[in-house]
Amino acid sequence: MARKTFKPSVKLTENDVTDESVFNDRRALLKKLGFVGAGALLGQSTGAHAQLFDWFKEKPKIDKTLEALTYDAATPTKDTLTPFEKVTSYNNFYEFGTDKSDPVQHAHAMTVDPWSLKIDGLVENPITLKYDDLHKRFPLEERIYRLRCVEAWSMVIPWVGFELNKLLSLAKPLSSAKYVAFETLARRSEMRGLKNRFVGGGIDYPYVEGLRMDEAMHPLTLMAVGLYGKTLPNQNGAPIRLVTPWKYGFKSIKSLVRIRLTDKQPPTTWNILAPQEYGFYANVNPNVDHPRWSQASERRITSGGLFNQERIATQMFNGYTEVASLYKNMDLSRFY
Ligand SMILES: Nc1nc2c(c(=O)[nH]1)N[C@H]1C(S)=C(S)[C@@H](COP(=O)(O)O)O[C@H]1N2
Ligand SMILES: [Mo]
Repeated sequence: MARKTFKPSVKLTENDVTDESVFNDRRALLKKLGFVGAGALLGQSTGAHAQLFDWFKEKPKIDKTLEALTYDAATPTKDTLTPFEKVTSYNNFYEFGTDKSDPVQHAHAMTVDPWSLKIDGLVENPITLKYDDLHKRFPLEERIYRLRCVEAWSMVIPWVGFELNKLLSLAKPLSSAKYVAFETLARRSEMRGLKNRFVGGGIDYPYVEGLRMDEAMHPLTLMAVGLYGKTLPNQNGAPIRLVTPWKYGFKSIKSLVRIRLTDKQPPTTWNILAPQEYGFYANVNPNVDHPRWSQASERRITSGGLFNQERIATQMFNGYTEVASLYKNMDLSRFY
């Protein structure tokens, strides 16, 4: 594999640095779960150095022709946008491998057209959206959101999409529906992480996520079909993914094939893997540390190399305080 023979072709300059939050990423969990030895056998790097090399090893490769979308543009925010090149080359999409550069290198193998997204379960009107419906069924709008990963880095991304509540309203949830369960495509032939348990980080696929009904209906909750004005690159979850900006990034599940309304709290991938580290709610909360690192601050990924990136204070609900009322009677250190 590439990493075994990888020799930095650039001189180690400002990139030759990592920080504690990156060091303490989920690779440490994989190690705990016993995946490191096998990963090493497969030629996968582990630990901080993988992160360091990931950063500049690959230039983003967009294999798919991205289509321009028609949408209502957002008014600019005070946050500096993370450049397209970084949004599309530093990703978590474990179906294609656990390194940040794996999705950009491998996600082109996934075919997204034709596509089928089913909305069913406790609804009056089950719906199936085909590829063209994703971009045409609902008026599209741009939303500039901060994305805060549980690994303590963040980006600012101009998504294009529509509110999930519009789709759910069309499906007409029954009054018995209390939760919404989401499921990612699991196509073994196109996803190297599904063919090999070590490549896929030990996750039992499909990747699944869930929201409470009121969270799903909140106007901030977006179904994204594009970013930077064009259809989603595969590595960002083409052709349609969830974005919940007040929650840690792992809730924003990619490449959706099914949305099921249910009366029970659905199982969620990271909670299954490590329940003491990742909860169902996963609201961004600077006061509740991850068991292995602090969540008080984050590394904002902007245009610079690692030296130029700002370390900023993490905000409650990632700054989206309008969701606070959804949790007013809950102990958020217990329901993390
Ligand atoms: N299906 C699937 N969805 C996923 C993931 C994944 O591994 N598989 N990773 C999550 C994590 S941890 C993060 S931080 C975001 C990253 O989204 P981005 O790569 O578009 O920035 O996607 C989330 N959605
Ligand atoms: Mo994440």
